[in-house]
Amino acid sequence: MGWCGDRQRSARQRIDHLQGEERFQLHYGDLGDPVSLHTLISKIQPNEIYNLAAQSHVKVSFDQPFYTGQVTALGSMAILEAIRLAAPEAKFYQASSSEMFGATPPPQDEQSSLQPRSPYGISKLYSHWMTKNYREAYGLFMVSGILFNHESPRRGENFVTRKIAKAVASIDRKGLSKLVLGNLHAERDWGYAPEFVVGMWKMLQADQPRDFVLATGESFTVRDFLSAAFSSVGRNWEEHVETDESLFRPTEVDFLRGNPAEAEAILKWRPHVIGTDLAQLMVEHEIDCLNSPTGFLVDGIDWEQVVESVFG
Ligand code: G4F
Repeated sequence: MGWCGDRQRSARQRIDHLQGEERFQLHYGDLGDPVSLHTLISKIQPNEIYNLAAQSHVKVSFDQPFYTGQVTALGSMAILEAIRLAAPEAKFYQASSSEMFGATPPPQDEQSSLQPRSPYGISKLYSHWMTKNYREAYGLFMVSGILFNHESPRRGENFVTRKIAKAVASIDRKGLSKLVLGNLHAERDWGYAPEFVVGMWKMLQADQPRDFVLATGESFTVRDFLSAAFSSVGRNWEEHVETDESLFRPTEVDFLRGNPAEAEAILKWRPHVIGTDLAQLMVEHEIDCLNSPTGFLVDGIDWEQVVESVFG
C-alpha cells in the first residue's frame, strides 16, 4: 500500500495497512521511556531488533538539539541496556547515518573519519559508538548500518526529495506556482529505501557482527534532482523554484558519496536505483496520488523483485 500524504496523516500512517496481519503486532513503547523498552524487550524476547527510530530531520535538530540528543542518542542507549540485561541473544541493528561523515570528503566508507556537522549527526555518532562498545564489551550481536540517504514515495514530506516530488506533481497538474527550497548545491548519494532495507536485514544474517556502509556510490546535487524531477513532466525547474535563506542549515554537509564496496563483497548487496531514477519514480507516484479518489494506492513495491535485483 502506498499513500498520498496529507489526506491520511497519522502517526502510524506507514504501517496502518499491516494491521490485521497475523504476524504483525503493535506494542506501545517510547525511546524516551527506558522502562517501557526494557519491559517490552524482556517480555517479547525478540530474535532481531531494528532501531530505526529517531528525531531524524537534520535542520530540525538545530532547533531542537536537546530533544534530538535525548531521542536519537540516549534513546538508543535505552535499547542497548535492555538487550544487555534482558535479551542478550537478540541481534540488534542500529540505524547509523552518513550524516556522521559530515565534513569528511567523499568517497566515504567504513574507514573514513567521522566529523558530524549537526546535532543530529552528533547524536547518531553517540549511538554508533555505543553500539560498537556494547558489541566489544559484552560480546553481543550488535551492528550499525551507515546508510546514505534512502528515499521512496513513503519519505516524509519535509525531506527534500519528497518535497520536490510533491511540488512537481502539483505544479504540473494543479497549477501550483512555485517551490521554495534552501541550499541547492549540496550533493547526496540517494538510493531507493526498499533496496536498503534488504541490506539492513542481510547485516543481521551475517555470521559475525560488523558495521557496513550502504550507498549507491553515485551522487547528485539537489539541483540535479530538481532538474530530473521537473524534466520527467517536461518542465524546466528554473521557471518554478525560488530559494530562501531560512531553509539553509547553520552548518551544511556539502558532499556525501558512499563507497559500498565492502557490502558488495561480503553481503553481496548491490543497489540498482539511483538519484535521478528516484526523481522520476517519486514524481510518478505523486501524480498517481493526485488522480486517486481515495488517497490510497496499490503498493508500488515488489519485494521479490527488490531482493532479486539486490542479490541476483
Ligand atoms: O532531504 P534532506 O533533509 O536530507 P539530509 O539532511 O541529507 O538527511 C537525510 O539523510 C540522512 C542520511 O545521510 C539521514 F540520516 C537523515 O535522517 C535524513 O534522512 O536534505 C538533503 C539536502 C540538504 O543538503 C539540504 O540542505 O537538501 C538540502 N535542501 C535544500 N532545500 C533541503 C531543502 N532539505 C530539506 N529538508 N528541505 C528543503 O527545502
